[in-house]
Amino acid sequence: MKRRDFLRFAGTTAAALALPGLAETRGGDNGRKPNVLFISIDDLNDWIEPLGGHPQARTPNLKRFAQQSVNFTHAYCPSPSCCPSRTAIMTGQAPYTSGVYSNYQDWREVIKDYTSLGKCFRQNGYYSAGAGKIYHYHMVDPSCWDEYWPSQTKNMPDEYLPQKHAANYDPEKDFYKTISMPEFENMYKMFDWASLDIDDSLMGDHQSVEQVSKQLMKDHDKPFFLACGIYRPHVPWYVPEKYYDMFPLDSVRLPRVLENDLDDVSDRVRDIARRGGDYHQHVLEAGQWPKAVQGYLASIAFADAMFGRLLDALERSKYSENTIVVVWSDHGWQLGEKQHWRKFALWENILRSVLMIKAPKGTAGLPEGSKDGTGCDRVVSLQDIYPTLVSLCGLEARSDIDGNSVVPLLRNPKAEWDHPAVATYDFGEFSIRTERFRYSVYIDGSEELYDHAKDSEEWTNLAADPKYARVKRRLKKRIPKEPAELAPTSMKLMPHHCPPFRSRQEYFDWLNHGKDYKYLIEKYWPH
Ligand SMILES: [Ca+2]
Repeated sequence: MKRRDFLRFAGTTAAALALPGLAETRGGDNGRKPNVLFISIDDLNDWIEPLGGHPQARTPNLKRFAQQSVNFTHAYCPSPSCCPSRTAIMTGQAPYTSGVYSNYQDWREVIKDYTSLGKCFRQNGYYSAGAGKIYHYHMVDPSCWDEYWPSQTKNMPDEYLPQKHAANYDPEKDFYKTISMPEFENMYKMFDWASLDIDDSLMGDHQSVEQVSKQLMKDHDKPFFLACGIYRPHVPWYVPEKYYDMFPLDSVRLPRVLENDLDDVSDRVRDIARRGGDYHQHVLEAGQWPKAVQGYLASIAFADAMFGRLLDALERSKYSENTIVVVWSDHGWQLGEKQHWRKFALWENILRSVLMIKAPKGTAGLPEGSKDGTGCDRVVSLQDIYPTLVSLCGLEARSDIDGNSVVPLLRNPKAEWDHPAVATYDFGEFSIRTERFRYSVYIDGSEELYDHAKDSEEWTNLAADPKYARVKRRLKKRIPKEPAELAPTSMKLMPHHCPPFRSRQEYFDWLNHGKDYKYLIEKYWPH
């Protein structure tokens, strides 16, 4: 039996043994467990006021919440794509444990044995519900929730797509064209931005927030775990005009980019930067860079406004004093840094994520409450959310999940802490972040090393510098030794997809076939 199998077995047993204790947690208000409000903001990088990633970001509500919580300034995602990151957060299993590495896997076919975060709460006498994107799109998990909006099988409300309201829209052909960004071959069609002449209330996120706010107004006879998935600033950056007006186009400041930044990285890393077509070149040619940055800032401002409505609802409710609030983004984003757009890479601007946690006084696992209004600079991972909530709510610790409870940091944000963040990209490609360094290793054996004491944008790759050999050796030890295999699932890959390599051999085979993803899909991902 492999170690991981054993741990899972042990975890299942522990959970089963814990069941008879449930009656206690339900009885009386005296021992009532804290509620949890769990808020995800999709594809949000550090362009928020509390993280200072962009000088023009307008996020008054996140700023307000940072004053009421511990703001983790160095929180990193388990993986820089939605599916593996969200799966890791919700199942508690890191990608290298579960084998869920890619958006091109249906995680439910890969992970057979797990207790989702919501199910863990349900097993402990909680009512679990939510609205909006928490799991990756259609890959929903009804065992996680007692109820979900819009439904247990469709977790996201319909998006407002202006194309659907155009005179020439043909639903038979699902006619859809981008508005601002000219399409190029294999472009992800949501890679687009435009202001909308509509009211906030027509936006899907507004409706998700409305549903969760209604839950907060209800009388609950059990403690609750309420999740709200805010979809912006995920593309398309279609948000009401007033958010665009906050960032006049001629004043928009572009991210800092170093010319020839990619000269000191390997071919493999340059391929990652240009994944799925050279997005940066296409954006430049179309003259869309400032408009895209405006669209992202506007979408963040919109998401912040929606988040603020949720905070207001909590403050108005009778649960404001006994509800833990967690806000997280599944990963960051790049808008031209390193000539790269979107996520899908192992750099700081992509792996750095939002994480703020507020635990009120009287919380079972932290009676004095979190040290609110402080920033915590320790390196943590979103993988830590699950064990942290288990610990905060006084639930029995689980041995079948990865990550570390950050409760010691909620108590004292300067506490000693030595848990470097591990991120995985595709298969066999890892990045390790400590307070000082980022070290990444790729499927071809190439490496990157950045010193964050003097290089926060990761411009100078030190991996080849012999002075850092010892640092590299030390960081290398943190790379998972026996990562779970990457298993394909019944998901059918499309021609514009860039499937992960399941082995070095696949990678070299791809190189020898002119980096042709179609070849890769036909040979290794057939259906
Ligand atoms: Ca560089």
